[in-house]
Order: sequence, then C-alpha cells, then structure tokens
Amino acid sequence: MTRKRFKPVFNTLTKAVFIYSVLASGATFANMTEDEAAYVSTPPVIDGIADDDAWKDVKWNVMSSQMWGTLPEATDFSGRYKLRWDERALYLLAEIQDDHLSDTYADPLERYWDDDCLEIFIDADGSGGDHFNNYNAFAYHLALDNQVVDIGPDENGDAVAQLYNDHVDSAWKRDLTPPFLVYWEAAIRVFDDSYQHGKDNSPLTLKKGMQLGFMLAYCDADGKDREHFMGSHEITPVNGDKNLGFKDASVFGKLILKGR
Ligand SMILES: [Ca+2]
Ligand SMILES: [Ca+2]
Ligand SMILES: [Ca+2]
Repeated sequence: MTRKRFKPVFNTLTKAVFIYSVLASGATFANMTEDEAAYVSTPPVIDGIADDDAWKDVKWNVMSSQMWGTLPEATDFSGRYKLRWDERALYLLAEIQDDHLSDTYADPLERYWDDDCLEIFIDADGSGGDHFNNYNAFAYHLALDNQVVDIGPDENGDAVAQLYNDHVDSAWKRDLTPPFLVYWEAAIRVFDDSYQHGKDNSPLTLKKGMQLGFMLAYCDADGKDREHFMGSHEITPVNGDKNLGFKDASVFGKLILKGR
C-alpha cells in the first residue's frame, strides 16, 4: 500500500464547494444533546490510573454511536468516559476496550485517523458551524504516543494537519486483568476562535455556566487502517455520511460546566 503523507491544501473552489454543501445540508443546526461536567477542586493526576477522587461517583457516558465503518463487537471496541473541569482545563477519563492497539504510521501527521486514536471535539463557545480551516472548533486526534493532531490553518492560511501538543496532556495505561481495559486520562485546555497557530495563545479560563460544544470518539484500527469510528453523540447523516465532526462543529453535543 502506498503511504502518502497527508498534507492537505484546499483550493478556493474546494472550500466553496464544502461550505456550500454544509449550508445546503442543514447541518448547521446544533446537536441538542446536553451533557454536564461538575467542577473539581483537586484535578485528577494525568497518569492513566483511574483511582483519583475526581473520578469517584461521576456518571459514565457511552461511546456507542457509529460514525463511520462497521459496528464492532464489544471486545473489538467499546468505550465510555467521564468529565470534570476547573478553571484551567477540562478533564477526561476514557475507559477503552480494544483487542489490538495499533500505531502503524510513525509520522504523527500521516494518516493519523488510521491509527488507534481518541478524538476529542471541542467548540469553546458552542457556536457550531464549519471548523475545517479555522479555529471555530478543534478535533484533537490523541495518538497512542500522546501526539495531538488536527487540521487547521497554518501561517499562510492553508488547511494542514498540525500538532497541538500543548493543548492536551494525556496518559494511558492498560489494566492488567481481563478484559485488559485501557484507562486514558487527558487535561484539555480550551482555546477559542482567536487562536493563531505558531503565535502566543492563552487558553480560556473556564467558568461555571459555560456551554461548550463537545463530543468524543475513538478511531479503532487493529493493525491495519481504521475499521471502526465510534462516538458519544448520534449524528444525523448528510448524504449518508456521519463522519462530519472533523469539519462541522454543529454535530457536537452541548457540554454545560456545573458547580462553583
Ligand atoms: Ca489518574
Ligand atoms: Ca479493535
Ligand atoms: Ca485498535
């Protein structure tokens, strides 16, 4: 198989066709699913060990919506997650069952969706809308080696796959007893649409009552390319396609920051 480095640059015509197709699809209406995250005064230690007080008595959310590919058996992939927040970050604990962890492409910018990865979708102001080549929202692909990748405008405004490693700290570990679950913890700093890649940027200070756009998904590859893409929110297909989160924040759910 030819492994082509993914360095997308989209011309004006392609952008125009994409924006038209999003607008024409009616996909600009926000996904009305609402989730809540509770404030935490002592944030979890990001070490892939889920024994933090921050995770005790917090509701699990499932990742059972098929976004692309075939529907996996539970042993092939199943996943669920918890969320907390404080002023500095949104905290995520994902519990993943996956029969084969796969990092085929060493280059983090090459076909990163065809390696196992946790995909964290964040829209700071919950506006929804196109985020393909702008910073209206992010679709962070969290790789097994903890690299963080998304498509966004580079210094010239071109849409390219780039690293955003300073946006997300993460760590994962396997539980050592069957079914050998993976616990993956992340601290996600939230950036709004004033973000400029390669410049000095400050994350938002999170506050009670904020309403973010949020969604979580897992790209499951088992030694070859991606087979399953399972997420937390049901997506209304556009022309049969549910794989929309990487470009359209309107398919994200709403996350309300509660407490303090
Ligand atoms: Ca921990
Ligand atoms: Ca699998
Ligand atoms: Ca896998």
